[in-house]
Amino acid sequence: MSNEEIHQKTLEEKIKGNEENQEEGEAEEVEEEVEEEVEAEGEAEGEAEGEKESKKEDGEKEVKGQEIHLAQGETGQEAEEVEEEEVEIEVEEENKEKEKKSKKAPPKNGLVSLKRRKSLYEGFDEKQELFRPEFRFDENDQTKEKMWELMDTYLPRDKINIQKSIVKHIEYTLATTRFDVNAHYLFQGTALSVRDRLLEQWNDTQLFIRINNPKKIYYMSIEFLLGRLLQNALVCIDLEKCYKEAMNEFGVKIEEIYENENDPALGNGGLGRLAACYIDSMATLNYPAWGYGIRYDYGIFRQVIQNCEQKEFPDYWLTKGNPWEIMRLDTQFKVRFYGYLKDDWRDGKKVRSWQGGEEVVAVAYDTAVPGFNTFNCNTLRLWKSFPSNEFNFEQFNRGDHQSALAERDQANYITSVLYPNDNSMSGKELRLKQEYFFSSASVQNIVSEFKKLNLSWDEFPKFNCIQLNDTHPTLALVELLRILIDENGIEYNRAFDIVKRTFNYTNHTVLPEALEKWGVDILERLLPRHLELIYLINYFFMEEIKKKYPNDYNRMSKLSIIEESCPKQVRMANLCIVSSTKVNGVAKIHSGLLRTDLFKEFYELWPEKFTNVTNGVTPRRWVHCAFPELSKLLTKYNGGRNDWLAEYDLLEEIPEKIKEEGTEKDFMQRYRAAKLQAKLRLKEFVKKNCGIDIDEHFLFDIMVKRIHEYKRQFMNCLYCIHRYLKIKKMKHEERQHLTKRVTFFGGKAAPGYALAKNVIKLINMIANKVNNDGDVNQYYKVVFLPDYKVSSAQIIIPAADISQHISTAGMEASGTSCMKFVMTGSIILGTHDGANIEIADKVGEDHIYFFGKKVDEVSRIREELRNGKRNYIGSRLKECFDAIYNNYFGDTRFMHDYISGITNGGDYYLACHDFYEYLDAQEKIDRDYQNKDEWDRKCVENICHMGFFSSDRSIQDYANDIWNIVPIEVPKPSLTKEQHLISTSNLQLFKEDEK
Ligand code: NBG
Repeated sequence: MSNEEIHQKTLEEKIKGNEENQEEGEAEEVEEEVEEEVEAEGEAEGEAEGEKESKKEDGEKEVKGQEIHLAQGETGQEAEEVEEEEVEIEVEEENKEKEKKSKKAPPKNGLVSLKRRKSLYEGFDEKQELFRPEFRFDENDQTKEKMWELMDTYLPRDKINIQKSIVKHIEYTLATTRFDVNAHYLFQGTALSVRDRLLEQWNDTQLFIRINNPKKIYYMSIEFLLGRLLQNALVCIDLEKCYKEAMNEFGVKIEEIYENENDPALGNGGLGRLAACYIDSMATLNYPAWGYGIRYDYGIFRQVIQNCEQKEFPDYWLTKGNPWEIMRLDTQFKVRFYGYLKDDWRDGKKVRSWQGGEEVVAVAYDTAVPGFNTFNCNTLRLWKSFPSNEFNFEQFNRGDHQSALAERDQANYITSVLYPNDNSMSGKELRLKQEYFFSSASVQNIVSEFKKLNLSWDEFPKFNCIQLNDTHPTLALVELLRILIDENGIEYNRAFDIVKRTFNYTNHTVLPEALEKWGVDILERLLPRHLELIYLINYFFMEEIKKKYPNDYNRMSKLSIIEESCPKQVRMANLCIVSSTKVNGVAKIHSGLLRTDLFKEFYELWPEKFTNVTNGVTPRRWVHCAFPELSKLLTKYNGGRNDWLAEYDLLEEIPEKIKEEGTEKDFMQRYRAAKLQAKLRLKEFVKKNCGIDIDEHFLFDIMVKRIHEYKRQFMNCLYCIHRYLKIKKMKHEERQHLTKRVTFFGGKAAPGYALAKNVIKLINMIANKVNNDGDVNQYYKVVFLPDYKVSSAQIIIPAADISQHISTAGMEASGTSCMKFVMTGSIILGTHDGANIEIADKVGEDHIYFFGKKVDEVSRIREELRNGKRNYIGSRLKECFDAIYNNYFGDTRFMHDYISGITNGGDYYLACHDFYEYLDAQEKIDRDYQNKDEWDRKCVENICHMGFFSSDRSIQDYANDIWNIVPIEVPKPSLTKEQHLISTSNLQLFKEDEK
């Protein structure tokens, strides 16, 4: 049997196996067996083959060789550098040598490393034509034969062809002459040439999924904070190096091209960025997944600091166009608002009918989501609102043109702008419209695809799984219920069961101000039928509770979806819990609090519903793209392979290995040099954006995140004041022993959050004073980094020595930047909160600076402070407050009321109470940083032990515990046409044959 046939057979078996048992673990075992089997057979055949072969046979041999690499994954050769045939043979022999050697070495982490390869394209000559796997949708349709033929190879991947495709786009797509080409056009042309390559994989993936019809996952999120896409796409399809060289010959650095991409900022903070990391991991792990969200015209505002204050400017991110998106005019759905309800009769049955009101159209805009080292390519589908085709002609004809048009234009506003609130609810009608708009369009889309399958509705949850990223898309579940009942005549119980089995809900906060509640009045006006259905869900739910806990009205009022306030409110989280299969928090401590506090009564009712999935971040963007020097070093010490980018756990061995092999010194030297580069990048960024000179040898202490009381930037401000005053008082000699430091802040405040804006102002005033004080500025500086966003995060995070995550215990659900900081070599100064706790579990308590009260003490202490039982201010704090009261940093009267509140029992967030422990931790940091070798050693150990926080692990958890889905891997290309025709791809045909 040839390798191809073996692979084909075993893959079929694998798929069958997956169908029979949905257990992920078993599926993985099968896959490993497949790889091993191919490896063994491939070897036997490879040995039997003669040297002299025809051209065609040559090709086949190469494929076999490649199969061996795929299974083996242990060769460290740089395939992309091999050009001449002679060299190729030499390399192949070298490979065999290495293969033999690697056989003897014990497998790393069991069998895992055997499955991975350096690159998907390893073994392919970059100039070779690669045939696309051919999936026939309709065997009888011969009309497309010519088209198939013309489309049956992938675009070439060599430098000259890449250059040609870039200039082709510059001339023919962008209509620019070669004399007018500037960095912007180069970016556009480059991005379009990358997109072309993504499109092929994308189309193949979508077709492959359509034919095989696996269970699919839909990740619904009102925010996707993507950041720039070009570099990540190149990394995924393994063309970064080639494009770099192509650009060099055009006389530009690829980094300059990256800089020319607008940073799509369609999110506020952690929640939106998490969604972006998750779609990246879903593609990387070959899950058939879709992201659904909103295509805002304006992302989060651009922050400018003027006279120390935050000023907001609109972020129209589409000024330069968006080369990544594809507008799908053939994918549109109507979405209704307002209107009235009436009873109709259909097939002798009474049905509810929702009519009138306004109709708008949702049009799909798709962006390809490539995965790392896989041919799978998923979709992020963002909806944009348009006026419906129906137009008020009557009004128009009456001569009332203006109003007729104005009414029509309203529809455009729905997806205009992202609400800039993080962890707080705005309560505006337009926001509710946004929520329903994208929920409805997405559900209609999923339903219309399902209908094409001609299956029973009861099968819907077997093929579709929807994850709600917080409560913003909650109306999606009501919409599905409405479609099932009103449009498909399914009775309530059956319909609700389908809904419940389809949906899952992730909670991202315990803050009361962030828990969504919508007034019954506004819902009744905007979505009358949905409100009716919510009442119905609640009615049946309450009946159940009454039976289970007779006369327990207190419990009922807590569980009820409707809050009996004035006006009545719908509690979206309660609606989600009642209508979903699983509910999860985003870190262990947070999921614990959901069980014991926020959703206690629900947990008592349905303990099996509650679970935890700790957040994660993608190492592709946050290590490789953000910190290329570190990525290179890790790859070098991972045997020259970059497979750790998809299997981060591989790094765990490095600290031991470098000790054993005696290469620790070399490694640490390189690490130090890499870190210096990162710090120099930030230094340059600060000079350019803030006009401040900083010294790269100072300790970089960084706190970047949304400005929020619970995150306690104010506590860090107080520390800055303390440090400054302390240095001021020191004698010259004493100052010589100081650890020199820069404190960086960055982050936006919601425009309506006055206190947060005041904190930004205070930081900038402190910074001005400190940085301009010639007495102090050689030892200490304070910098506010304006307009913190994904692209600047990629510069800021890797430069840190210390990063601060200092929320009041229990209040930060997880936090994700903490993970990025540790992965790029810094130490956390943090509280016992969110993901900090789990990071400490993995890297060791001595590799993190913890301080402050733990969650179980917070309420009691708050109470004691309120009742005046503790004197919590102390002299050092008082000194800081006095400086503010005395306008030491300029006119800081805007802080007086706040300070007076927190110093008189109102220290709700324990900023004062935790201050002294915070101070001790800061002092320890200063001391420890003096021993730079030890410091760096800790950072390296930290980096290598962060595997758990890769979003790949998080997605694997979701897939196993919540979604119950298995991956579906798009077959790789082949080297000859013949092979591709019999490739593993035509699974459906094989299945047909069996019948
Ligand atoms: C945020 C939490 C963070 C968490 C992210 C992602 C909201 C509502 N919540 O702690 O505050 O890391 O979600 O889970 O934005």
